[in-house]
Amino acid sequence: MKPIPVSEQRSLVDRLARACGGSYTPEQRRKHFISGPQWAAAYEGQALFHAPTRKPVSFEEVIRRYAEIGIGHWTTHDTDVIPADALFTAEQDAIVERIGKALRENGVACSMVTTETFYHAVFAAGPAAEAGSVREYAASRLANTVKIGHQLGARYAVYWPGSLGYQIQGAVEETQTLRWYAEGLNAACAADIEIAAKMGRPTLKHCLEAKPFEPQAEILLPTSDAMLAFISSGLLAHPDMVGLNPEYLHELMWGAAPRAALARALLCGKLWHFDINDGYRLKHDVDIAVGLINPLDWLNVLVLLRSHGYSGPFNLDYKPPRTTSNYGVFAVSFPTAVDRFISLWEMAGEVMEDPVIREATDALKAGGVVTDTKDVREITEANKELLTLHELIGHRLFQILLGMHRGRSYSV
Ligand code: GLT
Ligand code: MN
Ligand code: MN
Repeated sequence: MKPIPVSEQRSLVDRLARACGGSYTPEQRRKHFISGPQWAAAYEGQALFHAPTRKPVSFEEVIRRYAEIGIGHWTTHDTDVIPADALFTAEQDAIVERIGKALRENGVACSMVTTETFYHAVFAAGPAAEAGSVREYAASRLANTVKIGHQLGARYAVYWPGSLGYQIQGAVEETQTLRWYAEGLNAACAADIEIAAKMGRPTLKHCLEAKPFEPQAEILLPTSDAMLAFISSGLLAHPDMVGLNPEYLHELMWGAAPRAALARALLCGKLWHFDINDGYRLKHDVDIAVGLINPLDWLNVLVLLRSHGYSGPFNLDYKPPRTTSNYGVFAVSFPTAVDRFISLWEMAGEVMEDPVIREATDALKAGGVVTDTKDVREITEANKELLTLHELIGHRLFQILLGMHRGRSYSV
């Protein structure tokens, strides 16, 4: 192939994207509670070892593009859209007004707001630092975000504690830091109760998000399970207002089975919001788009969520790779991520209806015929042949993932 001039590259990408065949319509995509973060679409590719590869994108453009694609909900950090120096000022009000207008004009809803308590130098020692002034500022930031959330019609607030931890062992007293962190959340819930009452709205659902490593060497609440324990520790004034926003990759990162972590959150009634993406075990937070690395695991995750009636948001918290252009972010990255998610969601429905899986599962639950329930040998023998069905179910899931249940056949 001859070198391809820049002027022809977008049309090549578009043509090959079309050649992939089919996509969901914006209307079909909008039927799902899928949200697009401001920070995901506006991510410029920068990192510790990486210079940016893309240009800045305004929230107006992100909202407009999400609307065109059919992503019906938008999420943001306070400082994704309001410069830190403009928070608490009239400029904040003007920006919130502009956001509201962009959302209305494009038919997009703001579903979630979150506070950046990890990027600015003021949070060098974390959101629950020793200095009372930092904690007071953090509490004001949380309350301010809650207010913005209500102004924009959001129903969820997310808290990723970021640098709640330490680099230098022994410099931070863990129990004290966690008490201070709880005070911040208590302040946010108290502010929410007051603002919600004034505005005649329900209070927000406050969702904690864990990440096991990064940006600190040691993290105080590294997993969703740790956060469940924290919620029921007695430190929170309104534990009923606080739940979880697990992120698929963050659970995978520490070596968990994400599906099992989600199951534990479901059992506690705390699975309220879900960050969807993909990546690798025991690596850093690569935030790859959903389904590109672990599609079979994703299929299983969605079977669990569908069969338990999960109806919260699916937040596209991934980072378009540095190799994707500004054009590619909206032409390829977001539409393909949404379509993979919906395909996996549809397949999860097929798994639940599949006659092979259904009969195998029923048979496993029925078990073998046992006359003496204290006879260990009889019980073992009675169930032995049935247990082969576990592996057969795995095979069937693989077939469904590949579309073999719908006609793809073995061929030479
Ligand atoms: C940050 C983090 C994400 C969180 C965001 C919400 S911030 O990008 O890595 O996983 O969801 O604060
Ligand atoms: Mn996340
Ligand atoms: Mn992540």
